[in-house]
Amino acid sequence: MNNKFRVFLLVIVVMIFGIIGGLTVLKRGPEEDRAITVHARKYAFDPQVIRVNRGDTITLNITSTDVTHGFYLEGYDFDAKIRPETPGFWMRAPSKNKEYGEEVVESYTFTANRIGKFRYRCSIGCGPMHPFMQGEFIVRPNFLFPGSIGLAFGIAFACIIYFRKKEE
Ligand SMILES: [Cu+2]
Repeated sequence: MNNKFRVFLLVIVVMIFGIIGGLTVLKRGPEEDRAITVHARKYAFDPQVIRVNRGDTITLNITSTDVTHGFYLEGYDFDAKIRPETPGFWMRAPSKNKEYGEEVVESYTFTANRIGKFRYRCSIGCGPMHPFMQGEFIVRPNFLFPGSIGLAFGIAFACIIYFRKKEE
């Protein structure tokens, strides 16, 4: 077996495993309904990190335990104003409205259709540490993981072939 052919074979093997991994993209996990309650207080959100999967339906409840806070979720065009004495919150779509709606809503339901890491932060000045009041909303892609596993297997497999042939 000459060198060129060997390299060609290696590339094919890596590609095959990559494709196998990639195909698992099509087999997505079940989409879940998730009810998430976020508690806002000076100067943190609880939870600080929210992890969901793409396609999940998220029902967000937000409360404040001390003063008026905001909950601005980047990437999802959502902002809420939460008051400690009011159950529920006022909301707005930042791209469309400057002001919060007049209606107090109990919760906000949306689909996590954008993959990535999105920051949520307090959008209403609440004290000196206000700018640090933030958290992360992580929407997992589901498929990156099996995809990279496939690729890793492919590379490992290719290495084995490569070094075995070299010994001949
Ligand atoms: Cu704040």
